[in-house]
Amino acid sequence: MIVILTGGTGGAKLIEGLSHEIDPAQLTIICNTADDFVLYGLNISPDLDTIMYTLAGLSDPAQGWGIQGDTFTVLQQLEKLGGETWFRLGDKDIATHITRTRLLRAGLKLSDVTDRICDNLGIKARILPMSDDHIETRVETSEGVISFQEYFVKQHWQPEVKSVFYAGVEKSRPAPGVVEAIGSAAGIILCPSNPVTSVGPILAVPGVRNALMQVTAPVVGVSPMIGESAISGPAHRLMAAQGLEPSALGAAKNYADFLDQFVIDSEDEALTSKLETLGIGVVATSIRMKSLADKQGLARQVLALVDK
Ligand code: FO1
Repeated sequence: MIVILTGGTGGAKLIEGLSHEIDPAQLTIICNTADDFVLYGLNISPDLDTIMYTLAGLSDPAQGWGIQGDTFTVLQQLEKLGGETWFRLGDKDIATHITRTRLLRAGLKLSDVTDRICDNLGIKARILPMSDDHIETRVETSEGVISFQEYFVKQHWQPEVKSVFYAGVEKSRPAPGVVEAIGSAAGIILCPSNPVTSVGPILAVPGVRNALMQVTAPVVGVSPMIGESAISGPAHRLMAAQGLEPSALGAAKNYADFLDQFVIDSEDEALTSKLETLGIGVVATSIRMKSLADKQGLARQVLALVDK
């Protein structure tokens, strides 16, 4: 069994590639839930949904989130009624949030709800939320503290960021199966997800980082950075705000206590010796994933490293 740590869009691309290269039933995916929030009374788990839609063959490849071909009738009517529409919830996507909200209110844990939705969507991989507890990424900006979705979607990551923290994480516990999956994995893959807002919250759940440090199975990461910029999104800004060098090296330093191999872009090949000084093996290749062939190609290279 291969364990994958991921956020939403960046990780989904590699996971799509992996799901074409090995039987998805071999994959256990531990997913960030600190981006989760409530809108219109609905529990929304953007990263879980992005990964679920990807593995169910429903995802919108152009946007990287949501369901392909979805319509926005509910959102349009909400706008007429004076509602906020900065977070673009599609009609079919809303069905997921209604289902999640209904089951959570009936007393199920997020991990059970996720299992149930995955079953109903015919997903063979196992998808685990990092925790069943409420953890929320908060972004301290020059204008005050806001949620990650407000920073990312509503304000288009424009405010200056002073710091990022994960409210509730200290008292949280890993969801059932998370630590066990890490401990029994044949290999572990860290997706090219935002080190601060996607992988960071997973590692901050008490017990997770420790579990990763103890494994003997290979731990292989893919850089989310090329040069000084994130492949997509604001990772470079958030890393700088957290005192991390915004580069593949900065990302790797953050994982150095458990990472065995790091896949970086060929453009960053010059970082190889510095990465090796951290005790991390390096593979430099093209890590941009535009086509399915790119995703499968990178997945094959990562699987080869995990197999060693
Ligand atoms: N991202 C956007 O940039 N704009 C949106 O309107 C938006 C809506 C949305 C709806 C459902 C969903 O599951 C995800 C959605 N995302 C949207 C993506 C998402 O918020 C971010 O990509 C992740 O939180 C970052 O990992």
